[in-house]
Amino acid sequence: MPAALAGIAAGAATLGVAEVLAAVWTRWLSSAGTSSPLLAVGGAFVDRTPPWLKDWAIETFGTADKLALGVGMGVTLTVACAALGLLTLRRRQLGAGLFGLVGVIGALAVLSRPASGVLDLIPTVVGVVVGVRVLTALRDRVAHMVDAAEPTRPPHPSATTSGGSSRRGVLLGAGGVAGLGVLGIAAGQVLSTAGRTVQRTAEALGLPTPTRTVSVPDGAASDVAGHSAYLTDNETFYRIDTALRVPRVEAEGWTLRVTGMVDEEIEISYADLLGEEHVEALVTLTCVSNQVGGDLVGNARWQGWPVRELLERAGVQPEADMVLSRSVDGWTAGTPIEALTDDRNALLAVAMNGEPLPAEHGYPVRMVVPGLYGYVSATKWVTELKVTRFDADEGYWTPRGWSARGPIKTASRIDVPRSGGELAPSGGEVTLAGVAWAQHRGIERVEVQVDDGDWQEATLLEEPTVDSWRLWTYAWPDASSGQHTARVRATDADGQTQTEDTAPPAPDGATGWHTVEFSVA
Ligand SMILES: Nc1nc2c(c(=O)[nH]1)N[C@H]1C(S)=C(S)[C@@H](COP(=O)(O)O)O[C@H]1N2
Ligand SMILES: [Mo]
Repeated sequence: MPAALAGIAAGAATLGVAEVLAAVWTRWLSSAGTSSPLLAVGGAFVDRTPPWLKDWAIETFGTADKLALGVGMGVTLTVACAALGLLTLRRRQLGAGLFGLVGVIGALAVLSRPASGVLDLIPTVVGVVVGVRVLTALRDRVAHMVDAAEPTRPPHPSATTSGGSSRRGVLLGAGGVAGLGVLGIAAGQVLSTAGRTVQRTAEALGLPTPTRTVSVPDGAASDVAGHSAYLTDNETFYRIDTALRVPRVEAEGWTLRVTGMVDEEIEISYADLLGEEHVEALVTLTCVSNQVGGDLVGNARWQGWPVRELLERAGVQPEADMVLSRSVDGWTAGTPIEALTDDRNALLAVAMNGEPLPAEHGYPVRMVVPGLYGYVSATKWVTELKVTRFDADEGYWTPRGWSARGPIKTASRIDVPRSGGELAPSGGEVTLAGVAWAQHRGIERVEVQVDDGDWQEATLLEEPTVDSWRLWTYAWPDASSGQHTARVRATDADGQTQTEDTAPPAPDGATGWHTVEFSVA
């Protein structure tokens, strides 16, 4: 027990020192790399996530996936440090050596992160040196410990000669170091993020008035309780990305480079971008990891400059068929060039629902492309567009088991009733409600089946654009009290009806009909 605690104290001391130093590096030395060993190891882990694990994590934890990763890392590290502490008590050199080896793995993770340099190693190295010293010092005290709890037993001879400490004293010491270490870890996180909002208001940024604005017609929104709002609030909009810490990018320093198969490589600043003619568009984003009936989908009003105008300026060479967009943190998406150059509203977006992009959603600039899953199009914190070919480059998720191309599959969801929910009939009738999407094609029909009855057509609300989802309601006329099952399926404007065959999200999006069990009072 004291030996295990010594190991934990050494681990906490290592990370406490490293995380505080890393905060100094990020914040005051403005290192662009990842100097925090925790972020680096977490990031390296995310980069190696196989599709089945990503699916499982998102299915189980949803958008709390990052929190789950943090808790998982904490538990793993605590157990590993305790084991190393116990080992060190028996084999002093071996234990300390293995502890150092774990440190080396952390250092390698730091070096493997985009933009990390040798200087980013310093916090981890200093932390590990401190940790090894804590480990060996505490280990020696544990070895020479006098069991103060049993005063009747004569002390071990070596304990008296080498100034042995009491069990209580050793436990307190190790516990104190562990506590300080944890404080250091927490302080590191707070120091590197607190008060570091880079965002400013639309007025301060001087966002231009779009030359083409859009508004949501009354007939597109619903007043059924529990039904999705036509526009999703920025605060509740789903967030999916690989960034363990939200990148803080200043609008002033931001630039976007167009490189690769172009007549002329160009670079624009944020001020250049604001100087162009902006348009607004309603676009529903969807994550390929969304399960049937899931909530990794949201609809917003985006403002920005059409990507095709920037590409036109650079002059895309005819052999190019893909644009690899890259984020500040190295993440990439491979988008078919026609989706960026045809007449759809593929935007370099600066605003979301009338506000500058929230940091979590890509401030200062992100891509928004109607009709494609986010992983192949919606690059947040975008800094480079490399014009290239699918046979020469691949986006982040492609070598990780996801399809290179990701058109959004037609989908529909029942919002009301929730699974397991209860509906109260009014005049013998209950109302079911939901959403359906087939971005850039449009929704032609939604049908609902209650129990094993015939498929019935739902009422479609207005569809201001084919790039967004469409709300629907269905009034079930002769609702009988008791348990029921409802299913939904949508047909897109090409006449394709959703398949009943179920498929998991990987490699190119889930399929199947959303089904809910509910009761009528
Ligand atoms: N830089 C960056 N951009 C990214 C991602 C990412 O991991 N990093 N994830 C993409 C994925 S998988 C999706 S579904 C959308 C989600 O956008 P949102 O978080 O604004 O909803 O962002 C895309 N853009
Ligand atoms: Mo996604």
